[in-house]
This record gives sequence, structure tokens and C-alpha cells, in this order.
Amino acid sequence: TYQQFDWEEYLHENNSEAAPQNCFRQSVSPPQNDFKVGMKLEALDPRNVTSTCIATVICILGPRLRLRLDGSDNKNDFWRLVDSSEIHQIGHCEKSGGMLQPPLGFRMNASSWPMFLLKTLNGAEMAPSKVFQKEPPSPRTNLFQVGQKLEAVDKKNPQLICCATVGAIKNDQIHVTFDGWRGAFDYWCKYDSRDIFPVGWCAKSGHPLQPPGQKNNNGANRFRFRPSFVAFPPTPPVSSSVPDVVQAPEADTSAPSAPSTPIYFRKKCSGGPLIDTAQ
Ligand code: MLY
Repeated sequence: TYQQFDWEEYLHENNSEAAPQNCFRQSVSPPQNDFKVGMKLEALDPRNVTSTCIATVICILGPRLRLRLDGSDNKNDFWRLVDSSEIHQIGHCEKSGGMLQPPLGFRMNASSWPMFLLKTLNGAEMAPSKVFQKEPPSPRTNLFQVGQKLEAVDKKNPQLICCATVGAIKNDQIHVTFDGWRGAFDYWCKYDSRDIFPVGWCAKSGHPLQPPGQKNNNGANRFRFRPSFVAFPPTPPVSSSVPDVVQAPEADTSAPSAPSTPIYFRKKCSGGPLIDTAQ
């Protein structure tokens, strides 16, 4: 239903090439996601990777999970692939001789952790072992070349995977630059980072892909589909006590009249593949 970003055409027009699959630490066919929202699992605390915490699945996007550490606030959610080595079934930590830890910024007194842990796990739906997928092996060396295209997580808006280019290479690191955006979102990462994907990965895995931004492309960029024109099928507003649909303001009548079609925005929608929810 959504119009897909056309990589083939984009590569052709930019006279560029995609980084080959064997550059990446990603499986050739993206893993299936059988997790469900609300399931609990063990995850390394991203802010303190020596501790293993309990996390809850908050959202699912293709093969990725939005996770929140139990006992933490909602401001520190993070994303993991279902084949990440940083997530495990509940019980894994204890089996390997470890102890579950409160997350950094645990919102209660540390002394209440044991009781909190009991309560948070009591009656919880725990993700079964079969939904965890094996992490693919790392390529032996950095095979990337400058100028190659890829799909990369925007670390400042980590729900987004975007069109990107290898801007530079240094030893085992690559510089990820975001097409159509000035440098503010660029970053260095290891060649085997789980945050970078071959061209076509989003389409294959059912994950939304952010098309290039407009900042280096003077004027219209036909590769960027503007949300207001494609966002949603034009469903009429439904009346309810708490309306979740608002109508866009009428066009300025002093302006030359244009054929006007009402556009509706769902306020509660968290965004589809073409919607940049981050501000
Ligand atoms: N609202 C943010 C979103 C930036 C997203 C950039 N990514 C796609 C590289 C902004 O405009 O700053």
C-alpha cells in the first residue's frame, strides 16, 4: 500500500553502488520477528553494559524490537534486532552464573530491587526461547568502500533506518553519512555494527525506510515522498468523545484557488514508513 523508495533508480541517478551483502553483519534473509508487545526478556543495559536487566517489548518494527528496561523510565527506550546477542530469554543470566541488576536510573530505592524483580516477573509473559534468533557471524575484515550506499539507523532517532553512504573508512571503522542531511546525524561505527544494513534490507524485512532528506538537494526531491500527500487513505473523521482524527485547516481563500482535497491526520498514529516522527 505504501509507495516504496526505489533504490535501483536512486543508485542509477546518483551513479553509485550499494555495499555488497558480505560487508555486513546481517543475515541474507532478515530474521522473522515472533515477539509480541508486552513480552519480557533479558537485555544488557545499554547505558551500563556490564549489567543484565529485565526488559519489556514496547513496539515491534520489522525484525526490530523497541525495549524498555523494567524499573526505568520511558525516556531510555532502545532498539534491538531479534538476532541480537544482547538479548536473551529470562533465566539465561542466572544459568550462566550472573544476577539480574536494576537498570541505571532505577526509579526506586536500590533496596527494593529484589521485591520489584519478583513483582515485575510475576505473571509476566516471557518471550519463549524460539523467538530469539542466532546472531550472524561478523565478516572477517572491513570490506566497505567509500561511496557505497547502505541503510543505517539514525542514532539520534533510532526508530529510523535511512538511506546512507559510506563517507570514509579508517581501519575497522566506517563513517556513516545520511543522504540529504547535513553532517549532524553522521557517525563512525565498526564495520560489523548491527545498525547498518545492505540496500534493500528494509524492503525485505518489512521495516520502514526513510528516504533521503532534502537539505543537499535544492528544491524538490522526488525521492522524498512528502507525508501529507501519501500518508493515509482519506478516511472521513469519525465522531467520538475523544476525536483521534483532525482535519487539516482549509486552504487560505485569499490565495488563488486550487482544487482542494481534505487531508486527515491521525493524531495517535506513531508513523508509517514515510513518516518522520522525530522532531
Ligand atoms: N526532526 C528531525 C529529524 C531528523 C532525522 C534525520 N535523519 C533521517 C538522518 C530533524 O529534522 O532534525
